[in-house]
Amino acid sequence: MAVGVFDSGLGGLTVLDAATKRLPDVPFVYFGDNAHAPYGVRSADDVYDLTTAAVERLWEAGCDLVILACNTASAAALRRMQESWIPKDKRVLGVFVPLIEALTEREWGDNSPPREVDVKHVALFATPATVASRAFQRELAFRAIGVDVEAQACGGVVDAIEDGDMILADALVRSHVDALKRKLPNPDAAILGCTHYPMMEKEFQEALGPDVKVFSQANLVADSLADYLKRHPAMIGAGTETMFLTTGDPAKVSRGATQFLKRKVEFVKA
Ligand code: DGN
Repeated sequence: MAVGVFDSGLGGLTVLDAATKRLPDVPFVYFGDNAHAPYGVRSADDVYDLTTAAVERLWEAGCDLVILACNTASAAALRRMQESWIPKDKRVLGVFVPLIEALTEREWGDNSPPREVDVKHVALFATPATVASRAFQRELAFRAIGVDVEAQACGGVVDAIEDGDMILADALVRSHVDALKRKLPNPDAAILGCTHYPMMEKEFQEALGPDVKVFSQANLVADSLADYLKRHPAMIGAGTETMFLTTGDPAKVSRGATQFLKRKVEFVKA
């Protein structure tokens, strides 16, 4: 049994990379729905249908535990899937909660009532669909009081990263940070609410300045997966191989992934 990691495209590789480093003895299957990326501009119903199809494919590949390493899918589909769709012997986890727990300085699964926290003014950077869902604000409100969140929908950044155009991605990040700063001049923390954005973390930090603490998901999700597997060891089997599946063109996706992970990656057709 392997752990499934799903994203609309290449962004979830940031989570996979952190997870394989944190858990070198765990086998993973990565699924990129590149044929349908980006999800950030699709309707919630469309994202739900694509996400459930991807999760079913990962179940078929032997992954009883699947991480939706995509904020857009987590925002549009996870709650709905958890309500009635996921069978009892399977688990699907999202990527919001580990980040919000880190921001609000909570232990894993601490569901005590919301309380005052150190951060007061938070900048949220995410895809248009994630921003429209207000899912981060909802998760934050369960845990913290008195925090202002100013959100910036970062149109174009995912497409530029998927196309390997890092010069455009850099320019877009800087212009989205400028737009955010016009609304919230002095944030004390920033959330990178898209799994593609850890690839641009340095650029976000530079544009935001050294006083803003940037919360990025890859390592936080990997830590929370390690915690989860410690408590549910039956969810994994032996082996260390990672299999890479895509709905897109395997040769093109392999080239992009090899560039990002800085090691040879071979995708096969999902
Ligand atoms: N990496 C996805 C996320 O975290 O939202 C990007 C979604 C998309 O396809 N735009």
